[in-house]
Amino acid sequence: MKNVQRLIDSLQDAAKLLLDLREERFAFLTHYDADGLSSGGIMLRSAVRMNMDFCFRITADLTRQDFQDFLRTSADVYLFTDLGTGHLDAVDAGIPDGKTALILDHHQLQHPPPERDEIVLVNPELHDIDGGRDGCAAVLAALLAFFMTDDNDSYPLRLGVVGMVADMQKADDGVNRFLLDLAEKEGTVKRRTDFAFFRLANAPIHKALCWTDTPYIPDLSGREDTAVSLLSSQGISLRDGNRWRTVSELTQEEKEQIVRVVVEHTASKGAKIRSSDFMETTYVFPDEAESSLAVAHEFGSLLNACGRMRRAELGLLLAAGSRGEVLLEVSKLVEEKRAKVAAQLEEARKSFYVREGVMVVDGRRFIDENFAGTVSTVLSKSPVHHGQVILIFTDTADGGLKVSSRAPVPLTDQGFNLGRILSKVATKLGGEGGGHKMAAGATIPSENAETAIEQITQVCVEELARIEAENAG
Ligand SMILES: [Mn+2]
Repeated sequence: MKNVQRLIDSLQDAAKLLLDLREERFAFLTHYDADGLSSGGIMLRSAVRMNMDFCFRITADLTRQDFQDFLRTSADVYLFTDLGTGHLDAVDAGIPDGKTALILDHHQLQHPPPERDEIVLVNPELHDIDGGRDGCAAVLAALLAFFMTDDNDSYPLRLGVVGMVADMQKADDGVNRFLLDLAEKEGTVKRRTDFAFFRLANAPIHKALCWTDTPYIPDLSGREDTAVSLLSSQGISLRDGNRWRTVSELTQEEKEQIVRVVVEHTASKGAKIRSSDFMETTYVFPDEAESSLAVAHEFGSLLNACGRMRRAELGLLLAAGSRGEVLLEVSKLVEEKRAKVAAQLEEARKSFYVREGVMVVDGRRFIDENFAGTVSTVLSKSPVHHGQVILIFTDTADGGLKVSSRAPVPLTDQGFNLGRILSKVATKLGGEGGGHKMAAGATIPSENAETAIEQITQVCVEELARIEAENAG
């Protein structure tokens, strides 16, 4: 708890600093994923409410070049959300005396932070908190915004929960718990436990079943035909007259039937599973007028779709509180994104191989670089690949190699650290890499692509063997 208090203190200091600097010119940079858009949206909302002078940029790539370009923007204060820790050297080099860089991030440090008053880093990792599991950028930004204003705008707290759920963080203790308690006390968030497949409360029943890809169920996720036939086999009617029935209209008995048939289907695909494995805690927002934004998971998947479909600016506006036209556009994007992800997952399923507990998908040719993270997240949440390290390789627009990876928590608890592995191998091969213990990424120049695939896989296999040997001994 002491560590959490230190992190909260550093957020309070950052809030004071921003209030002191509010008359200056700001430049914001955030990441294009759901946590980046949630945290960025919170900062955008604060900037507008405080009448600040600012510009905003969103990036997908996280290359050194991106940071250098951004730091050439004319401003006095540079504010980074969900990124920056991996490029502290570029920030250090790009921030002249008299300007300020404030970084709200939860990625692992690769080097000690520069000791300069100009650079303020707020990161759970600085306080011995695993930022992969606790204190994502949206949670940090939500608390910062809350500390900064005294007008009781509880909306940012909601967005903090959206980012936390989208980044699949734990919520039982730590700074995430602190945020949830605050949000519940403010009445802006309520907790609910349900079967994962009932998350999309307002979707037609068969769509909700096949659109839920975490957990990813082979031959059901992304497969409307299977969803319809499973539901029909239980005699569950999909229609009420001319319209589709939605999840919220299901009776308790129907829900239980659906759980049973999904568990049977999953078992038939070779995964050991109990219905309780599909239970999850979701968070709902009673003040939200738009039903598709009233559940944290669903809000997060809308933001995620904006980034992946290269319309991150829509996600940023949605996160900041825009509705109407913006929401209509985003709803269209989500449909397109679901179809794309389903197709890429099908390809991944045809071509993957497993080496000593490491699942490898060489997705060059069929995985869009923007979807590599989505595909690896979905596979890591599939009961079929339970316990495996997931490595997804794809090509970048300029012909390089992109890596996205996931590792199960029991392994990271025993010292497995993907962020460190990717950073090490990528740097050696002329690229860049890093992230969290359980989720990390890298980019590597094309001439070393084959070597990188081989070496990253090999290092993961060796690490797994080392951990297993330690356990045996
Ligand atoms: Mn994040």
